[in-house]
Amino acid sequence: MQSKICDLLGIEYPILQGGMAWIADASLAGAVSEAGGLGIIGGGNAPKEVVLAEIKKIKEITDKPFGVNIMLLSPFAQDIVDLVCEEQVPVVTTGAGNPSKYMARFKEHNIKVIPVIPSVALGARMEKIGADAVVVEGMEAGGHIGKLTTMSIVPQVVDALKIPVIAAGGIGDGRGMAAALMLGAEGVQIGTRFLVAKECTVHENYKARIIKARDVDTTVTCQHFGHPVRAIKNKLTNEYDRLEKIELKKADPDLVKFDELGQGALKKAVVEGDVDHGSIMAGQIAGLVKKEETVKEIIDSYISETNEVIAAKCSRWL
Ligand code: TUI
Repeated sequence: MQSKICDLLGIEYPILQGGMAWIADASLAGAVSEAGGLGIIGGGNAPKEVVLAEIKKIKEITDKPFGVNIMLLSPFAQDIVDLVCEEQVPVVTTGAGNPSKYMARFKEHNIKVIPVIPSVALGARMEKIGADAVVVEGMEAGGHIGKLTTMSIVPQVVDALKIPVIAAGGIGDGRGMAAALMLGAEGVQIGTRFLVAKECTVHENYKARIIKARDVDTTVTCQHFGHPVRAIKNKLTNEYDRLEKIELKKADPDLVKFDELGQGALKKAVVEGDVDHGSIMAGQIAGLVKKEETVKEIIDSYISETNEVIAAKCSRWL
């Protein structure tokens, strides 16, 4: 399966692994790159030394291309920009903001830049200032999300931009990947499905909650205040909902508590396995994820299923 994304990034399959904060470490990203996709280390809120250690580890695991995701809300975003330039990281993705002010620096260091965007307007701006491709993420995705669905935003961005588009959000298997390619995407970015990969070091309680999740088990917190985040429903999301309802009625001193509630919540679930009070960020396709598999099994099944469904539909319709 060749696409402009394979040519651009020097990879075998047009599958990127989402740079999930706290989760996407060298173990997961290294396995994805080794299996022919693009593994991406999630910078999240981590300081420079932590991300540097993961970059050193991934270089031990694989000689193939890999990326680092820079989460632009991080207090260390500028440090991570410096780090990827110093370490000559081949590919950078950015999330949760506009990376314009860093673009010239990335280009000076020959880094391929793929911003994650939630709208046509930001995509057009990124193309204009030299992005190599964009990841268009629909609100089916886990974690911090925009407002539009994958099905509606991907073809609009494909029409508006000349650079390749990678679809993300709700792509749980080869059927979803085939659909994304039909919408005009040149590749896909997968997050939730990789949460249950054997090489993913997320706490086993987190994996168990993903495998147990049904279609209706994710929710979006902070739709009206702060940053909207999709996660599996639990005590934490219920508490967010309760406070949000109060806030919608009146401006309240509880807003302080509202902010505190999120601090360290992702780490609590990912590292400590506290899936009641931690944030179990996951996308709407969590209900499709049924078992733990190796990264290679996951990537191979996406590719074979995509080819199968496209061939089956074509033979029926043509
Ligand atoms: O970044 C993500 N997903 C994330 S980041 C994250 S860590 C976090 N935790 C709690 C609160 C906030 C962040 C967990 N999941 N996905 C990529 C993504 N980027 N989704 C949406 C956007 C986005 C939103 C606005 C990108 C650009 C943007 O631009 C606004 C502007 O400034 O123009």
